[in-house]
This record gives sequence, C-alpha cells and structure tokens, in this order.
Amino acid sequence: MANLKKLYDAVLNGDAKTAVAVTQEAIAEKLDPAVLISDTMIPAMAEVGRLYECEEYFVPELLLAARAMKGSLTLLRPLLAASGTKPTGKVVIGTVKGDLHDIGKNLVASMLEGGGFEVTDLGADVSPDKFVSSVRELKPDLLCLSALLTVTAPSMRTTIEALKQAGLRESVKVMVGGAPVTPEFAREIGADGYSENASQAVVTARQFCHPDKAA
Ligand code: B12
Repeated sequence: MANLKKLYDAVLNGDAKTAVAVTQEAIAEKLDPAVLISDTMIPAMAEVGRLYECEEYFVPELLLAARAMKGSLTLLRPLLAASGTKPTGKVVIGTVKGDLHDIGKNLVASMLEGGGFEVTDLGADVSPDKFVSSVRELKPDLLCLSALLTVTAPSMRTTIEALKQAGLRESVKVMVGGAPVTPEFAREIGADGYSENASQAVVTARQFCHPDKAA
C-alpha cells in the first residue's frame, strides 16, 4: 500500500525520486489525486514554507522541495483534470520584459500549483503585450508578475497600464513580487497585491480567489 507518510517526507526533504515513486504506487491503487494533494502534499509544502520562514530551510531546500512536488504533480495533474476537480483558481505568471531571472518565479508557480491553482507559466522576458493577450485568452483570476532587476521592475507598471488600455484591468487581480519590489511600489503602480516569498504568495492568492478559504 502506498506510504503517504513517505510521500510527505519526500516532499519535505526534497527527494523527487521517492515522491514520484510513492505517487505512482498511489495512482496504481486508485487513491483520489485531490485527496493526495490536499491531505499529504500541500501540508508537506506548507511545512516547507514554515521552515523557510523560520530560517531552518533556505533557497536550496525550497527548490528541491518544489522539484519533488512538481514531479508528483506532473503525474497527478492529468488525473485531476480527468476527475473534473475544480482548481482553487486560475493563475498566469511570468517574469517581466528584459528580465531573465526565473528561479523565484518558478518557485512561486510550483507553490501555487501545490496550493491547487491551475498555473500557466509564460516564462521569462515577457512583454506587456504577451501578458495582455494571455489574460484575454486564458481569463485567469490572478496575474502574477516577477522582476529581479531594478531596471525591469517598471515593466510591471507598463503591464498594468497595458491591461487598462485593453479594458482588461477589472477582469483580473494583479500580484507582484521579486527582490526589488516593495509593498509601497506595488501600491504605487496599481497592483492589487504583493508577497515577499512563494509561501506567502499562496496565502495571498487564496485571499484573491477564495477569500472564504484563505489560510
Ligand atoms: C541567479 C541570478 C542570476 C542568474 C539568473 C538565472 C535564472 N535562471 O534565474 C543570471 C546569471 C542569468 C543573472 C543575470 C543577471 N543578473 Co542576476 N542574480 C541572480 C541572483 C544571484 C539570485 C536570484 C535568485 O534566483 N534568487 C533565489 C530566488 C528563489 O529568490 P527570488 O528570485 O528573490 O524570488 C523570491 C521572492 O523574490 C519572491 N518572488 C519572486 N518573484 C515573484 C513573483 C510574485 C508574483 C511574487 C508574489 C513573489 C515573487 O518569491 C521568490 C521565492 O520565495 C541575484 C542575487 C540575489 N541574491 O538575489 C542576482 C541579481 C538579481 N542579479 C543582478 C544583476 C545586476 C544581473 C545582471 C544584470 C548581471 C549582468 N551584468 O549581466 C544579469 C541580468 C540578466 C537579465 N536580463 O535578467 C542584481 C540585480 C541588481 C538590481 N537591483 O537590479 C542581483 C541582485 C545581484 C547583485 N547583488 O547585484 N542573475
């Protein structure tokens, strides 16, 4: 029988190989993928976030845990779609134009996926036009913008302006983050929210998509 404690520990310890192996066993035993995610994997990732915030875990542990989580989710996602489980919310994420830093953005995307969100990752160096056309096409609840450079952070403002120009600003919440971004900057450019790190991003995203279920 699939050992779910082993799966929890594998995500917590960033052991992707074990996480994938136990997930395969669980799938073979027809365990409910949604329950697997909500009762085992999300609590493990929440513990990872807690350890990061109290500085017992650092970025490498976060990345390894995110990779383990991603490995399992890759197997479970098609089953979730097939079972018709409703995602927590729809998110489009990308690093803004001119900026190639994607490690933090990838981490935020993985944590959001772990939190049950359906995430479309546009990658790095994404132009305002590309963000606008993706919002038009995919109709996400939340648009997440990442920037790591002081010189590229203003592209967040340009992207929000482009959403306004396209008449789409009211249709989507915008959350921004990345090292040069502050809550003041987020307010100044007209974003709806800011989070300092990936685990906080999930909490904030829940507040936007399902205020009643926010942790
Ligand atoms: C790795 C790195 C690179 C790699 C990027 C590889 C990659 N695939 O991402 C490479 C080598 C390519 C690179 C290039 C450059 N880099 Co660089 N880089 C870094 C470095 C060392 C680490 C960044 C990182 O990955 N951190 C780890 C992640 C996990 O943290 P994070 O990105 O901050 O993300 C967290 C939060 O910010 C937040 N978050 C991030 N995005 C989002 C989005 C949302 C919506 C939310 C809610 C939260 C959120 O959550 C994340 C997880 O908790 C930083 C220094 C540093 N200590 O930050 C410099 C740094 C960012 N780079 C810098 C510079 C100057 C450059 C270059 C211009 C160097 C050059 N002269 O060529 C180029 C620019 C290239 C470009 N056009 O983008 C400067 C920026 C200075 C500034 N203030 O503008 C830094 C700060 C280094 C320094 N001290 O000078 N870099």
